[in-house]
This record gives sequence, structure tokens and C-alpha cells, in this order.
Amino acid sequence: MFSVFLLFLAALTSSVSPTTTYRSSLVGQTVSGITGAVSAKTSYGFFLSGNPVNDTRVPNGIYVYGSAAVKQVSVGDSVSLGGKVAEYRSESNYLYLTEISSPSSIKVLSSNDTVDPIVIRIDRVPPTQHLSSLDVGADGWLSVPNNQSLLSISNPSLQPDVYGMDFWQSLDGQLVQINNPVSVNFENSYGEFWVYGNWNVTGLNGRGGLTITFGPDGIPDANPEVVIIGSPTDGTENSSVAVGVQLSDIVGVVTYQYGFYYVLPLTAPTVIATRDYDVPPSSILSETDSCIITFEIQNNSGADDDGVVDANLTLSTLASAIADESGLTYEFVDINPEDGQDGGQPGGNIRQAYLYNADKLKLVSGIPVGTSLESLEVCADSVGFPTLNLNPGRIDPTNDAWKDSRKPLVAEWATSSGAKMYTINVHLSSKGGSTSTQGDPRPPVNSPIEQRTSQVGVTLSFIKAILDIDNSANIVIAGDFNEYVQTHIDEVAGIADVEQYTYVYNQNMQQLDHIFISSAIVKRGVEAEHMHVNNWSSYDSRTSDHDPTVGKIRLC
Ligand SMILES: *[C@@H]1O[C@H](CO)[C@@H](O)[C@H](O)[C@H]1NC(C)=O
Ligand SMILES: *[C@@H]1O[C@H](CO)[C@@H](O)[C@H](O)[C@H]1NC(C)=O
Ligand SMILES: *[C@@H]1O[C@H](CO)[C@@H](O)[C@H](O)[C@H]1NC(C)=O
Ligand SMILES: *[C@@H]1O[C@H](CO)[C@@H](O)[C@H](O)[C@H]1NC(C)=O
Ligand SMILES: *[C@@H]1O[C@H](CO)[C@@H](O)[C@H](O)[C@H]1NC(C)=O
Ligand SMILES: *[C@@H]1O[C@H](CO)[C@@H](O)[C@H](O)[C@H]1NC(C)=O
Ligand SMILES: *[C@@H]1O[C@H](CO)[C@@H](O)[C@H](O)[C@H]1NC(C)=O
Ligand SMILES: CC(=O)N[C@H]1CO[C@H](CO)[C@@H](O)[C@@H]1O
Repeated sequence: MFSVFLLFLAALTSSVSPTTTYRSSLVGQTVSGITGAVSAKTSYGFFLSGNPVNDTRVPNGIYVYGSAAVKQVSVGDSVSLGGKVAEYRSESNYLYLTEISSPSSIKVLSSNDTVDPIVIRIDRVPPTQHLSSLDVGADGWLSVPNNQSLLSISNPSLQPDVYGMDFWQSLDGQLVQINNPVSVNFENSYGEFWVYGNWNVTGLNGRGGLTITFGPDGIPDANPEVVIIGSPTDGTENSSVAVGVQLSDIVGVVTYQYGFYYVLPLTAPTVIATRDYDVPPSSILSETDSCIITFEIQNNSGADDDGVVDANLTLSTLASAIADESGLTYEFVDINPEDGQDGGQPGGNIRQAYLYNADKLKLVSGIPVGTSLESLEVCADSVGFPTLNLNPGRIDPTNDAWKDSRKPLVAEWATSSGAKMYTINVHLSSKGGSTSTQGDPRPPVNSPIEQRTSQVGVTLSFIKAILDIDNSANIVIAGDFNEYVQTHIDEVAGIADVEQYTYVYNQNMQQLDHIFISSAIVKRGVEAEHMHVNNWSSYDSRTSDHDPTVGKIRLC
């Protein structure tokens, strides 16, 4: 048990360490007589734990940085030392970690002492929705404009009962215990993984992950009750995890690095239980009724030949695979991009395409196929219905909004009974360049939100041109929007909020792939289902990082 008197550290942390805000006012000052028990050691430093502090905003632990000093102490030693109060961050978009640098006069006062961890859920309960008081705006942490302030400059008072970042900051340097942890993603390339413990969580989905949902105040929920588990301090090997895997209890120290609050476990937890990863087939079945169309949005298959922009080998391979599985003959259509102009993996010439069962749907004929740079126009046909000048065609491909990004691929279809439909296949700019959810800019930088907004604007103008001619036109717009929105078809089809995901990133299951439908289609009723075929059981066995979605609509 906790057998040493650590009054100096307790006194120190309330005035030196991150007090009741994020940053210490004593940075740069030299301090002496710091006393505490060593709760954990890494190669570069160690964590000191002091007496409990009544004020839950004040951490009673601190990181001591110094690889030589590490060699002078053991876990369980009560020590006294001096040093300089310092702050460190490896990147300007991260928060600062307060630490004691250049430790000196290290004296071991006693050994084999035990530090009691703060048991999360029993001693302290993490908030489940908001990250920071600085995430102002109608959409909280997802508000636009973002980067309205920097946490390191505003240095707000900690409200650990309300804000998730404040909660973990208030435990900085302390030893904590997480009972019954469950992972919510695969481990990353460093073997780190995100968990929640046996406390209340929000957004819990059927696979055991946490989905981004809306909180009771209508603001998106960031799931701050999940924390990332870093490298074990004793050098033990981490376990390979997946969504919903249950692990043994974790005791570790809270710290901040690489843009997130971490728990560094004293030893690696072990896997206790995995889940049933079976993926049932879609319950949405295709029908012979010529008015009913079943469709799937799935990932883009890029050809990676240097200088070669044709994707017909990739698409014919997919069509043959479908024929082998189902006996159905699928045709395909796409438009080659200009070499290297549509973003994505260099040389990949990633693009959207359509694979379709020609027994159900045909491209409306008599219209020329568009080229990479030709722009679609909507006009009225002889009987006053909308029609296109290109089929398929690309929306305003030379518009700046599409720089280094995929141009929407539009097609005009007819069923065997003569009903018409327009489909708009999008893949908006990716989120590359965004800052971490727990970083310094608040709300976090969501890159390039301005470009995605322009892309949606250009696409909407095109849709409006169709609806201006026929406001009961059948229109489906689908694809990877690279943005979280509550999608239209999910709501119409009644998909539960927590099952609205097609992707997992860090601590959040999220929906980046969406389907929007025109009101004419909504009126006739729809079905939709996200097929979690990437059963999230192992990183290597997944087909793609996105899940496909199946929809069924009635066109007449
Ligand atoms: C901490 O709380 C306990 C119990 O409420 C109280 O007895 C004690 O005086 C408090 N200590 C400080 C330093 O406020
Ligand atoms: C600490 O405990 C270890 C093992 O339990 C023992 O070998 C060692 O002598 C103890 N050290 C002190 C200073 O009591
Ligand atoms: C956020 O804003 C700050 C100051 O306004 C600026 O210095 C910084 O570059 C911005 N960060 C990003 C990632 O855009
Ligand atoms: C979980 O939430 C419920 C309902 O809000 C509450 O009654 C309960 O005390 C919470 N449990 C814990 C461990 O926080
Ligand atoms: C799509 O799937 C293919 C083949 O399974 C894969 O190689 C490719 O990376 C995926 N593309 C995207 C954008 O997910
Ligand atoms: C791809 O298209 C090229 C050019 O039209 C053609 O020569 C080739 O046979 C096609 N390959 C496949 C697999 O369809
Ligand atoms: C998960 O899916 C992959 C293919 O996507 C498959 O290879 C693997 O066997 C599945 N895992 C389980 C446990 O069903
Ligand atoms: C130190 C250690 O065990 N690292 C491993 C953690 O897990 C990842 C992924 O399984 C491995 O690549 C690391 O080597």
C-alpha cells in the first residue's frame, strides 16, 4: 500500500504541474525537494506519484525526463529529487506535456512501496461526449470553421466532469487502472490500440466498437471515454487486437504524446475473448420487378500501371468474379481520368466506376460517352424531361474544386420498363492533413473542409439543374464523401444510429460513405444496409478499409 509521505509532491503539483489548467506557470523554474514514489519507468524517464489531491482537477503525478536518472531508481522506490519544470511537444499541433527535466540530487528514501492506482469508473468517471470547452460551434468538435483557438494559448480551466481532454489531463502522470478493457480498433503500426473499460460509454455498436453519434444536446459525440494504450513500460509484447476484443485489466500511467492522451501499461494486457466475426449475407434481396433496383457502393479499384489510365482489366476482373459467384453478367463503365490529376495513390489513377446488371438497367443510349475533360450539361429533351449531353460524364471536371481529386461520374439509366434514373458517383477529397482529435487546434483542423464544401456545392448545382426541369426525377448520389454526416438513406431506411458506420479510424467507428436519394425515390420506400464485410477481425484479412452499403429503391 501507499506507505510514504509525499507531501512535497502534492504541494508541488498543485502549484508547479498543470494545476487546474493545462499549463504550469512555473515552466523554466528550478525546483528542489520533490518527493514521490516511482510508479513506472521507460528508457527515457520515470513517473512519480504523490499523495492524493482532493481537487480532482489536479494531477498528483509527474513525468521525470532523463535516461541517466532512470538507472538510479526502481519502480516502488520513494525518492526525492530536484530539477527544472519543462514542457515538451514533438509537433506544433500537439499539446505540451509538463515534466521535470534535468533531474538532480536523486535520493532513494525507501523501496518496495506500492502506489495505488486511480480506478477509473470507481474513483473517476470519464465524460462521454465532448472533448474540450474550446470546441465551440453548432457541431462541437466537428464545427466549421475550425482551428478557432489553440488550447496551449487559451489554457482553459479543467472541467474533468464535462470534457474528455480535461479528464485525461487531470490524470496526467498518474497511475490508473482500467477494468475489463475492450478494444475498438486494430492496433496501429506501433502496436498501440484504443480501449474503453467497464464504465458507461456512448455509441456502442453490435461489434463492440463506438460509433460517432449525436449527444442529447444534438452535438456530435467524440467518444472521449476511449483512451489509447501505448507501449508497455516493462517491455512486454503487446497483443494483436481487433474491434470488440476483450482484454485483461490494465494498470498504467497517463501521459500525452503524438497528439493523444495515452495510458502506458505497466505490462501488456492479454486477450481474454474475441468476438464472432461471421458476416451474415445482406438481408436485402434483389427482385425481378423491373421497377426495383438493388445497388451497392463499394471501394474504388485503382489500376497502378505507370502512365496507364485504363482500368478495364481491373473492372473486367471484378465482373468475372461476380459472374463466377453469381452466374450474373455485369457490365462496367468508367471514364479514364487525366494521368495523375485525380489524387489518391501516386500512379494509381483511382476513379469511380459503375458495374451493372444489363438485364435490369441500361445506360440511356444515343448520348456520347464523356472524356476526362468534357463537362456535363443538363438539357430538356423533346418531351420536356431532363437529359444529359454525355453518358456517362463528369461534372465540371476543370473546376478548381476538383484539383487533385476525383470528379463525380454521372450516368443516366433506363430500366427495361422505361423508368429513368440519374446516379452521381462521388469520391470527395480525403481527410489527409487533419489534426488529431486531442490536439492543440480547437476545434481540430478538418482538412480540406473548404475543398469538400466546394465539391458538394458544384455537385448540388448539377443536381439542381436536373430537378429544375423535373422535380420528381429519380436521383441517387453515392460514394465516399470523406465526411461525417447523418446520411439521408440511413434515416429513410431506419438504420440504427450506432450501426451507421463504414470505416474505423482511431477511437471512432464512422460513416464516410453515404447515399442520398431524391424525394421521388423516398416516397416509394427504400431499404439500406451497411455490410460490415470487413469483419474487423484482422488487419490483413480485410478486403478494404471501407465497408460496402447495399440499397434497394423503387423507380416506378
Ligand atoms: C481533503 O478531503 C478530506 C475529506 O473530505 C478532508 O478531511 C481534508 O481536509 C481535505 N484536504 C485538503 C488539503 O483540503
Ligand atoms: C524489495 O523486494 C524484493 C523482492 O520482493 C526483495 O528482493 C528486496 O530485498 C526488497 N528490497 C527492499 C529494500 O526491501
Ligand atoms: C491553426 O491556427 C494557428 C493560429 O491561428 C496557426 O498558426 C496554425 O498554423 C493553424 N494550424 C493548422 C494546422 O492549420
Ligand atoms: C451509467 O449511467 C447510468 C445512467 O445515466 C447511471 O445511472 C449510472 O450510475 C452510470 N454508471 C456509472 C458506473 O457511471
Ligand atoms: C479497393 O479494393 C482493392 C482490392 O481489394 C484494394 O487493393 C484497394 O486498395 C481498395 N481501394 C480503396 C480505395 O479502398
Ligand atoms: C482494355 O481496353 C483496351 C483498349 O480498348 C483493349 O485493347 C483491351 O483488350 C481491354 N482489356 C480488357 C481486359 O478488357
Ligand atoms: C474475416 O473476413 C476475412 C475476409 O474478409 C476472412 O478471411 C476471415 O476469415 C474472416 N474472419 C473470421 C473470423 O471470420
Ligand atoms: C514491442 C512489440 O511487441 N511490438 C509489436 C506490437 O504489435 C505490432 C502489431 O501486431 C507489432 O508489429 C509490433 O512489433
